[in-house]
Amino acid sequence: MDHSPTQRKSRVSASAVLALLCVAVLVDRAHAATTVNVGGSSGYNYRTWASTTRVKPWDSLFFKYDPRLHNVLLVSKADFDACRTTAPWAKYSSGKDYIKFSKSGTYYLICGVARHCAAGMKVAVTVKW
Ligand SMILES: [Cu+2]
Repeated sequence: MDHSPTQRKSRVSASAVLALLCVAVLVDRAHAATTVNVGGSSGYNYRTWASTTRVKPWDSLFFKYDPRLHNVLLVSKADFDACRTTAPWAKYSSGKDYIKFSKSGTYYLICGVARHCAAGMKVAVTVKW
């Protein structure tokens, strides 16, 4: 009696399964770091965009705008609610900004130009797995 052919066969398929798992993890890693176009196809309806778009940690939010007309400020919730632009935690003004959040949580972004925030150019982004 010789069982080795069967044994060898099962070992081969086991390593094939392992290889498949590795590929799946790699694909998932790559997928985790997606770029999210803020506003999407809904234009400036950020509320709709924010409630329908999933943002995971390490995803990049992409803000594309005319830097002569707008900017992006990361602010506290209080400043977001009041559209206060004087003490942002971070300011982006290149017009092609990738903003990445490594932790779960809600982040508040507003436009700091003129009264754009009060006019609705503001978005609260919830980042979660
Ligand atoms: Cu603006």
